[in-house]
Amino acid sequence: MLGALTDKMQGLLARLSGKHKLTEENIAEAASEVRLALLEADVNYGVVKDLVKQIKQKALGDKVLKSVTPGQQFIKLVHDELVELMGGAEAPLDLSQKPTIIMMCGLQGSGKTTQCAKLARYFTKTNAARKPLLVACDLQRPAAITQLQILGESIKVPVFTMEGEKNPLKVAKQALEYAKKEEYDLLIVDTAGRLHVDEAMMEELAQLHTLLSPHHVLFVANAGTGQEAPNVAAQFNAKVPITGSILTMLDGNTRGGAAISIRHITGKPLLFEGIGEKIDDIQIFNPRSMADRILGMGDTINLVKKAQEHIDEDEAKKLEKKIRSASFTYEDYLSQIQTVKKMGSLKSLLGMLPGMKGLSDIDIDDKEFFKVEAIIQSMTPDERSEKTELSPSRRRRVAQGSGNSLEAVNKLVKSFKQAKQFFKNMPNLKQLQKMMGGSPLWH
Ligand SMILES: Nc1nc2c(ncn2[C@@H]2O[C@H](COP(=O)(O)OP(=O)(O)OP(=O)(O)O)[C@@H](O)[C@H]2O)c(=O)[nH]1
Ligand SMILES: [Mg+2]
Repeated sequence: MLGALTDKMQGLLARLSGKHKLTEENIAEAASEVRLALLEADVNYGVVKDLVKQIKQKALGDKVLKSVTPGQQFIKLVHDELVELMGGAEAPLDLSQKPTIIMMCGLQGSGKTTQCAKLARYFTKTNAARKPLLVACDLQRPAAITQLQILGESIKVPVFTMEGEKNPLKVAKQALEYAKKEEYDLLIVDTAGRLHVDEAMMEELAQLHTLLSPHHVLFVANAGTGQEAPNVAAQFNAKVPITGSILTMLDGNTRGGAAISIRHITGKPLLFEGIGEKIDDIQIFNPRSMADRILGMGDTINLVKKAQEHIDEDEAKKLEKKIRSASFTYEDYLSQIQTVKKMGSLKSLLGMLPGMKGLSDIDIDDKEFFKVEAIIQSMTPDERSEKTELSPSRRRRVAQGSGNSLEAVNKLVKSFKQAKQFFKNMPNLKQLQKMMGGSPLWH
């Protein structure tokens, strides 16, 4: 994600780290590199100009702190300014109204319909909504209603539609009445994709807005759209006052500049980000995490969130004890693999660690992981809990049962034993943090 921009920023950081002092000269040089990197990533020209001016002023005014090098200090400045530019902090959506009405809008193919379902799922998962209703107000594209119905079905959220109706205003009106009667607490209204220059379509959106009086109007934007994105956002905002934006396709090879400009141009918060095609591929937009990612510092914020969501704290504590006392078994290993699988692909998880960005170019696939899973699943309960030693004949059976070679099983047994020894002697998280000199500078 954000490939080229992150590379440029990393290059700058590497060059600055050799410098011992921030001088007017190297600040100007570094600032102009930041400027170029942002422009190349399609950040809006005006936004870049303001940002670089701020960074320069602050850098010149700063006294060099003793504990950090000038390079780090400059990067921290860039980081802080990016965070500010993207809104400073997470902006939670207020769903206290019953029903809360959310209306989506945006260009064709920006991801509106998919995000409708992702949001419904996200809010029910987090208990912010108990009874959501999706409303199919895209009557332009023939397959749009079916698309929403299929998505709704997959998350067990009902979809309000009106067979044969061509006017989205009528559907919206009926949906409102139905939702009140049936006591839905959240309405997410999908709308047709439209061009900001299409007067008639924009007028229809404005009418829909008047009729629905939504609490939230969310502008859905493909993060990969270039210089034009903030302009489009501004034009939608002028027609229906948007209350926030969702950036999608952030998983792709996007230049991501639009992300940085949209908040600045609309003055409305970035609320969520779509990070894949699957229904769970959505997360709250966190400006700090985005700045981390832009500057190649990994994405520890979302990694920790993912871990908290999927890992039971008590289980984790028990596991740590087991690891330390080397009583960690294949059974535990299997459950770890299954937890990690729920969190995402290995590649995406590793990519979230600071300094691991380069790994995205390496071909890691999850096959090895699945292989280990299959091997352990072919063991008997006693073998998994290591009550029974895996004799050569047992290993052959496990290999056959899991569709793997004997070598693969031998390799797993060997590396499992080594890992147990390794983890037993490994410092714990607190000790590690101490060794790394405390928490990172910019958090
Ligand atoms: N990679 C990726 N794909 C996404 C994401 N969000 C949506 N998509 C995909 O993008 C395509 C378009 O998404 P839709 O939700 O249909 O977009 P839309 O804005 O409703 O499109 P129209 O209704 O035609 O205007 C679909 O194939 C989605 O699966 C995302 O965050 N990442
Ligand atoms: Mg759609």
